[in-house]
Amino acid sequence: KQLHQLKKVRKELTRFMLSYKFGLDEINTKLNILQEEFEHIHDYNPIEHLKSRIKSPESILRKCQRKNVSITEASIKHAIKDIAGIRIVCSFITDIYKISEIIQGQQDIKVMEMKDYIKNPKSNGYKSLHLILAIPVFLSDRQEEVYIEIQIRTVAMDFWASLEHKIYYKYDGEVPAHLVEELTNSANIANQLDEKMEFLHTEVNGEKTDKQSDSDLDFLP
Ligand code: 0O2
Repeated sequence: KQLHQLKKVRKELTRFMLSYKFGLDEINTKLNILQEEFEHIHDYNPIEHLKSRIKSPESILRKCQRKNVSITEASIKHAIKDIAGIRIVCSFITDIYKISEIIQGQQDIKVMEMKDYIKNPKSNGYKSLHLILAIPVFLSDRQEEVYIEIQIRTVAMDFWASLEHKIYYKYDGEVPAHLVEELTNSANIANQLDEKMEFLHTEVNGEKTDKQSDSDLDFLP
């Protein structure tokens, strides 16, 4: 009887996790299409790279404990909206908003939540644009809606967040004050770099457009 129960739980868990994998596959396909379109049709691709991941069942349970969520399928689904996540890394801040608008414009995607930690950074300096999307997944016998968290950030924001994440876990959340201060300072430096790069990009892009329009004119009779 116990074995039967165990098999049932395992099957339910597999079914639960699979629907997130399928949702992630759908969004990844959409993003790959965008990337290819940008590469071939436009001469500039705003997506530097992307990475997707599914939270492990252990990590989902830890987050449930941390947030006091009861362990039922419905409450986990409702409370933990980053079981499936995609991180999109862009070169420039303006690209972040460009990508976000394109995603939000797709008809089968519902935007449930948007957290703009770029306009309103966290006190430690964390910056990123978070979108919680709901996407339909079509299965053999039913249709399900799953949540996907998208984090969109620049290379500099990503560099900062990766190190901060490592330090946070190393100290189990109790990061010494001097490191917190150093991290906040580095977040400011990363932000300055983003602003400088954006400035250069706009300068160069403006020049390029001018040159292009000049050469376009050469083809006119
Ligand atoms: P992991 O290990 O990266 O998956 P909420 O549901 O709004 O109450 P939640 O889910 O924490 O709270 O939402 P939020 O603030 O949007 O954060 C979600 C994810 O963003 C985190 O997932 C991190 O990946 C990232 N994040 C948020 N704040 C920080 C930060 O200060 N530093 C870094 N490095 N990353 C951050 P997890 O599950 O916390 O962690």
